[in-house]
Amino acid sequence: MENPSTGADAVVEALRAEGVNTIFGLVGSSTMDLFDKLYDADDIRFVGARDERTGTNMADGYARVSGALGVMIAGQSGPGVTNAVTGVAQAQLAFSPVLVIAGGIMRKHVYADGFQEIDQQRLLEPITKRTYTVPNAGRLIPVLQEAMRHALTGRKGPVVVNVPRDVFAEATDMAGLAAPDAYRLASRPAPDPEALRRAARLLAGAERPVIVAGGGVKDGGRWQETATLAELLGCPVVMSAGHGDAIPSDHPLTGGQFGPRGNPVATAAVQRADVILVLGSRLGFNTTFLSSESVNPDADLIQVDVHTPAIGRYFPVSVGLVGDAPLTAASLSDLLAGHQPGEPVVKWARQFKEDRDRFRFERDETANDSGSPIAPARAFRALRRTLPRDAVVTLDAGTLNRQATDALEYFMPPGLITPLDWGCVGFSFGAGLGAQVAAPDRPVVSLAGDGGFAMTVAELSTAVSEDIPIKVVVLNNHCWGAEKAYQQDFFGGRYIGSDLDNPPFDEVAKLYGAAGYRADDPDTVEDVLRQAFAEDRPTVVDMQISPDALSAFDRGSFSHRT
Ligand SMILES: Cc1ncc(C[n+]2csc(CCOP(=O)(O)OP(=O)(O)O)c2C)c(N)n1
Repeated sequence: MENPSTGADAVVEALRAEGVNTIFGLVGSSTMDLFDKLYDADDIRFVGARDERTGTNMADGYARVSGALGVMIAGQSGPGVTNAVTGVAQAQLAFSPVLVIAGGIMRKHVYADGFQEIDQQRLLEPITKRTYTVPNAGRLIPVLQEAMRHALTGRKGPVVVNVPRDVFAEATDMAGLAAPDAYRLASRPAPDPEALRRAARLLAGAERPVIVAGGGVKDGGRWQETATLAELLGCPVVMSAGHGDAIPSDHPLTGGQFGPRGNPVATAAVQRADVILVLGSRLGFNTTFLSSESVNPDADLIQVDVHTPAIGRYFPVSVGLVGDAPLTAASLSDLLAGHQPGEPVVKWARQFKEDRDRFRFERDETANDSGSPIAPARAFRALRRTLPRDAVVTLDAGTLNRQATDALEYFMPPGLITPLDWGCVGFSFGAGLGAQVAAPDRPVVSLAGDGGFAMTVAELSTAVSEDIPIKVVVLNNHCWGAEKAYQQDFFGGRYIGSDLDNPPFDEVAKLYGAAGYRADDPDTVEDVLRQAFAEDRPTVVDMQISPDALSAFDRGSFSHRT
């Protein structure tokens, strides 16, 4: 008689049915039965990470670029799972659909405080959309389907499925195995028609309309619907924090990020608008600091989101629309067909474009600073001039990466992946590796500070052994710059724990078998970047950035000291 199917077979088949062809992870004995099945699964690529945190960041970056589920196996119960916690929390605050399959201890040892036991169910519940513990092999397929539905439906997010190690080995049939259409809705939610008509009337009567595009516009790279609506209304489009790529930067009506993490022109547009259409954004902390200084309190706010509780949560709305952002934009365009922007709107948009063009011109002018080490503005201009148009850029937390978010330009959505509201140092490299696996034909450029890159440098092994031709640009100011800035500005320069001594990252890269470049001359930095971006293998550029250009970002965090 043939061997019966086991829980491990059920996991592989459930993932296969969902269309999963890539899994990130790190082996551990708790999940070895599953790994042994993956050994035979030629249609599924396994990418082994050097740490479960970076592995989860990889699954996150993969999900955000592909629009599909990112899968991570935290192979070992206990420490393997606690290591993944930071990556799971990151995915939660980025609404990224990541499925973590977490190894668990044997069922008969539960609550015995044995080897590597921790209550993984309770540990992960607060930082996931939902956490599950599978009781027996017969429940694996239904629970995985439930988890994948949850991750991918409505506002997306991470789910964890804990599987006790003996459940993988238990015999089961494949009852319930089905294609995704059978367990989750393929279509997107459309808004209420009456509310839509009210929104269209407000937009048609506006004198200073503006569209705010958020992550909901970026999802699936479906930006055209928003651009078409902006063209019909003749109004500016600005972006929420971390989503500056939602509409290509060279679209004539776009103006980059608004708010405290944005630029003054985009910010002024939202401060002065009389009607603000928010498409797929919570207007959360990162974007607005939750302050009415960022969003004109006298404007009519129309907010569109797939997640009902997000509407009107931070700023009062005139009209709330529950629905998919691009679909809603298209419906508004249908309702407004034939609309011609009036004279006030034409003037408003003309002024916006003039201000934006002047801002961009001056931004390039200030980058003429030829000091060495390289001034941040000069580094960003060099990146603007050399980044390929189809690049995906991943960013880290830290002062330089935060400044880079709005200083770079993005032409092919999704083209920017950031830590968003989790602000996690060490995110960029792992996310970039996942993004590169998801988009092998696009150049992926991962920026990081020297602190953030040093946290995750071991993943150079993954890049080399998995042949992932990522380009890393380390903006190296030899310190934990964002924190040193606070010590500089609020603690009288009493620096503690904020300086960093790292080996040259270009040399480190070569030791790992990657290519390495050093850029320390402002006059040749663009040439170095062009050479690096032309490499077809993993490459690290160690760019020497002036340590004197520190700027404290969230001054409000130290309002108690001013
Ligand atoms: C995991 C994690 N640890 C610590 C912090 C606090 N933190 C925020 S920014 C920062 C400094 C980052 O330094 P670096 O990566 O070198 O970038 P820079 O600020 O110098 O541009 C630190 C330590 C954090 N956000 N995340």
